Amino acid sequence: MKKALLTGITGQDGAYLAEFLLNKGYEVHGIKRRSSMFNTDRIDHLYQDPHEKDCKFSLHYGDMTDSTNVAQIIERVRPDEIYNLAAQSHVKVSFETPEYTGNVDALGTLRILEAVRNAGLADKARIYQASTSELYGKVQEIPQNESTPFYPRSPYAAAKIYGYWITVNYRESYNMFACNGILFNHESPLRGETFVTRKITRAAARIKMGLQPRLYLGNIDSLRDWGHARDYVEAMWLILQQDKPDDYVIAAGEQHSVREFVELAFREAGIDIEWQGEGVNEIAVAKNHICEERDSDDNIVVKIDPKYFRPAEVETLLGDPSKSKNQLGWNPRTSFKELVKEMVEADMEIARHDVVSRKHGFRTPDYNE
Ligand code: NDP
Ligand code: GDR
Repeated sequence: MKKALLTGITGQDGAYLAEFLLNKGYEVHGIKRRSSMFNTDRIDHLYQDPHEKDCKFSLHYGDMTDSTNVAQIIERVRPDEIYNLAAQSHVKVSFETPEYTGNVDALGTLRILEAVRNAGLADKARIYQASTSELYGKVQEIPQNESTPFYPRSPYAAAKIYGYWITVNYRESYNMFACNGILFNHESPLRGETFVTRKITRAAARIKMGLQPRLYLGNIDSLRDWGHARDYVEAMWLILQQDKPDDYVIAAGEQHSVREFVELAFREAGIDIEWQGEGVNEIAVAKNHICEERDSDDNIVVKIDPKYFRPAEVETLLGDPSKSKNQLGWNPRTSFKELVKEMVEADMEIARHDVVSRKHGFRTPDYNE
C-alpha cells in the first residue's frame, strides 16, 4: 500500500485529493494547522478513528513555517508521494501579507525538499509542487504552455516562482522525482468563500433567498481559464505516476470573464441580470422579481467596490493543456456551465439551511468579502 503525505489537506484541493487517493487504496497522511476552532470541515467525511487498527487516514499538526516540524513528519511518515498543496493562496491577501506569503509559499517548498533529502528519501519519495498559472502574470504569449516565460504580478506569484524553480533545481541537482503542476484556476463547492467564483455563487444564492442585498466585486473584466478541482487533483496524481519527473500545464483551455461568471451564476440562481453604467459605476440590476423579502424598487444586485482591485492585476489567462492531454492522458470532465451549476446548487442548499437557522434565532455570518 502506497503512503501519501498532503500538506494543505484542509484546503479545497487537499480535500478532493485525499478522497481520490483513499479511493485508490493509499494510506493518506495530512498536515493540518492548529486552530482555535475545528478547521477540518472539508475532510470530516474522510475521518477515521486513529485508535482503529486499519486506520488509513491520519492528520498531523504542523505548519509550513516550521522546518523542524515538517522534517519530523516526513521522517516519521516516510511517504512514497508528497503533494505540497499548503499555501497562503489568496492573491489579493498576498499584497497585505507579502512576507508571510513568501515564508509559506516559497520557503515552505524548500523545507519539504530539504526534509526529504535529509531523511534519505531523495531517491524514494515523489514530490508534487502546486505551481500556478499566476506565474504567467502579465502574459507573454496566448495561450500559455510549459515554455511560456513567467512574469509574476503579486507577492503570491513571486513566492510561487521560487517554489517552481527550487523544485526544478532539486530535480536537476539531486535527481529527485520532483514535479510542478502549473494549474490554472480550479473551483468547486469547496472553494474558499473569498475567491471570486465562490463569492459570486454564494452571493447569488443568498440574494435569491433574501439573506443578502447585493454583491460587491472588483475587476469584472479579468479573464480566467476555470475548471473543476475534482478533475484537477486527478492530474496531480497522474503527474507522479509517470516514468520521468516533469512539469505540466493543467487547464481547461477555455477562457471566460468574471462578468460572464456572474451572469451565469445569477441565472442559475433564478435571477436574470442586466449591466448598466461604466467603470466603477457599473451595476447589475435584476430584470425579474427576486424574492418576497425584498423591496421591489431595490433591484441592484451587483456593485463595484474598488477595494477589491489589486495593485497589479493579472488580466488574462488561458492555458494550453496539450502536453498533459498527450502525455498524461488527462482530460477535464466538467464543463464551465456544469461547474457554475454545481457551485450554485450547493450554495442554494447552504442558503436554505441559513434561512431555517435564522428563523430559529441563529445568526449566520453576513461576510460579503
Ligand atoms: P486553499 O487556500 O483552499 O488551501 C490551502 C491549504 O494550505 C489549507 O489547507 C491551509 O490550511 C493550508 N495552509 C496555509 N498556510 C499554511 C501554513 N502556514 N502551514 C500549513 N498549512 C497551511 O488552496 P487550494 O486548495 O485552492 O490550492 C491548493 C494549492 O494549489 C495552493 O498551494 C495554491 O496556491 C495552489 N493553486 C491553486 C489553484 C486554484 O485555482 N485553486 C490554482 C493553482 C495553484 P487552513 O485550512 O488551516 O487555512
Ligand atoms: P486568482 O483568483 O487571483 O486568479 O487566484 P480569484 O478568484 O481571487 O480572482 C480571480 C479574478 O477575479 C477578480 N475579482 C475578484 N477576486 C476576488 N477574490 N474577489 C473579488 O471581489 C473580485 N472581483 C474581481 C480578481 O481581480 C481576479 O482577476 C486563484 C488562487 O486560487 C491562486 O491560489 C491560484 O494560484 C490561481 O487562482 C490560479
